[in-house]
Amino acid sequence: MPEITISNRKIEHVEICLYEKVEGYTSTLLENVRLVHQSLPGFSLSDVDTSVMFLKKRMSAPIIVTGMTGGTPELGRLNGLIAEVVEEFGLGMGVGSQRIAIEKKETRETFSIARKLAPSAPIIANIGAPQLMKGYGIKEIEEAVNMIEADAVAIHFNPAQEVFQPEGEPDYSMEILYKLKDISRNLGVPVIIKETGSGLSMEVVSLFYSNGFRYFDVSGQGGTSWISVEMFRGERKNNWKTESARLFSDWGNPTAASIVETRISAPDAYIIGSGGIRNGLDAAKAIALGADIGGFALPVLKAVMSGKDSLREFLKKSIFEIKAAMFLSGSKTVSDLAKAPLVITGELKDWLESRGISLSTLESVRKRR
Ligand code: FMN
Repeated sequence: MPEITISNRKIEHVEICLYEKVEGYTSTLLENVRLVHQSLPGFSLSDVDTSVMFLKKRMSAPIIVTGMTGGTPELGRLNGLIAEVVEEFGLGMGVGSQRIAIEKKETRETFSIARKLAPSAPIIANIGAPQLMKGYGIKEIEEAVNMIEADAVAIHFNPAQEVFQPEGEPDYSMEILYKLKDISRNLGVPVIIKETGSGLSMEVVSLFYSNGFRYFDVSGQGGTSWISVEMFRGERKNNWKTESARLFSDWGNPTAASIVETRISAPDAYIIGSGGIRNGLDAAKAIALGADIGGFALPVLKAVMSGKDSLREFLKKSIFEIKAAMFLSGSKTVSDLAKAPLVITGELKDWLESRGISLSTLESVRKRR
């Protein structure tokens, strides 16, 4: 078996995400959310203001590209293309895990290109939580932040992926929380607690919130499934975990539920609603449910593979859709959208009920935003 290095695993991940069916096994449950239509919005479409503040910077719309790539020349090129368009549109972005750049200094440019080409955008560094169990501390996190002059660092949690990864060694002990608490006290930028497609829960968010954390990226279920990505890798390698990965392909907390659970547990936190956000209407619903902004990963990767124009088209359309949803729900600003009347039905309603979250509790939390 050829040696598995971080960079060839990353290339394999990107390739599987692009060419295999890594989503669609489950839903975000955003289809159970309806913004109530308003026949008299009270202003014109051109009055709608989609701008938001994120990490002390103003963005033209409540959208970021969440972390995906870097580490090889081709993947660095993708970071560069995304950064150029993000800067042009006044949005924000994260880079993929920078572990490789901590270990191999010569790959740093494949990440720093993001800051170089998006000088005014909020940029988010990225390191996996498991690295904290393997000796990473403030030094490595600072290195990741400084490498790209980041405005924040996302610490990603991927226990579901690690379990089914053929070579995975999941170690998620509480030491991660203690170490992160220490790191966040001494780091000059915020730490974002980020999932990777299986969704944050009330229990985890409450734990981090009570320890002082105020930034969360829910990355819920319903979009890219990392269990499925590892299932495809396992299939190629004839690995014994493949069937089990298939069994778990619908594991996780759907994005809509995860956003509500996060908002209920962290009323004044900054929340990125991501995982299966595929258009502007999804992003608008995510915000109405409790997110501050929406995050896209796979759709951006797919678009940018066809070039910058294709990414421009995708983002232009998505921003228009957010604007349309805001206008038609009578929301002039993104804060209005956060409080706009909405209806929750079906499985999402059942989920919230069985988690002890009443719609009236959710409504009162939404009103206070
Ligand atoms: N998340 C991380 O935190 N670090 C990573 O290095 C990372 N790499 C990714 C690579 C690819 C090709 C994709 C598609 C996603 C990656 N993610 C990573 C996860 C995304 O940031 C996001 O949380 C997840 O894919 C759900 O969003 P989506 O449904 O819009 O793809």
